[in-house]
Amino acid sequence: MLGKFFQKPEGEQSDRVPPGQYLTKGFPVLTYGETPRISTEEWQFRVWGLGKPATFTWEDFMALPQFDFTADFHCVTRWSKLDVKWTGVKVTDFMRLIEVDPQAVHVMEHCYGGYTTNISLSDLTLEENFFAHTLFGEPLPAEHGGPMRLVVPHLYAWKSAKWINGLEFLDNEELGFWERNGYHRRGEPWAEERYSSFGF
Ligand SMILES: Nc1nc2c(c(=O)[nH]1)N[C@H]1C(S)=C(S)[C@@H](COP(=O)(O)O)O[C@H]1N2
Ligand SMILES: [Mo]
Repeated sequence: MLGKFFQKPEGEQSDRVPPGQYLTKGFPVLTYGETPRISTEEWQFRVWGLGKPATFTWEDFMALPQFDFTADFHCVTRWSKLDVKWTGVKVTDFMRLIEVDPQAVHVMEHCYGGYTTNISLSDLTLEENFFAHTLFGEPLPAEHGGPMRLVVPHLYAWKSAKWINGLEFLDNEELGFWERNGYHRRGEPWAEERYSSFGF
């Protein structure tokens, strides 16, 4: 696994790389299934479940404040990429547009193509989480989740849903695609929450 593309972290970088992870300079693509091709014109984002149902367009997202942000990216398959540069909309700004019931404590992220991943409302609504549409100054390529993906830097990257198109608010924890297939419910990389203790 180590070699030209994967390096053991050294020096100050090692403080930023969670246990069991290796650094990559490239940006591998990790997708289960086909890559959806969605134009910004047809792109829609829905919220439903415990809250007021609503639908948003690309223009609605572009009307929100836009930020550049830099975040480290940790895949559970053991590669990490430091200092990924994105542009997008803060999840916290988006949340101000919607009405969520007080009983909602969990969320299912939904995507074009059918991928799902679960996250707690408190893990989702951090200032550092973004809906990202730009990667290193270029429109987010389809294979990396364009036109829009979620970026949740403090959890393993399978929580950063590509081609995201909806949030479903829940009063109990349901499991998303990888979580039903043995991945950890939360996926915190510093605690190495890789797999659930049952199943595998
Ligand atoms: N819709 C969707 N989102 C997804 C995935 C996927 O297969 N489908 N893979 C996840 C996993 S396991 C990782 S590591 C990251 C990879 O993002 P990248 O392909 O941009 O590197 O996307 C996550 N988001
Ligand atoms: Mo991953």
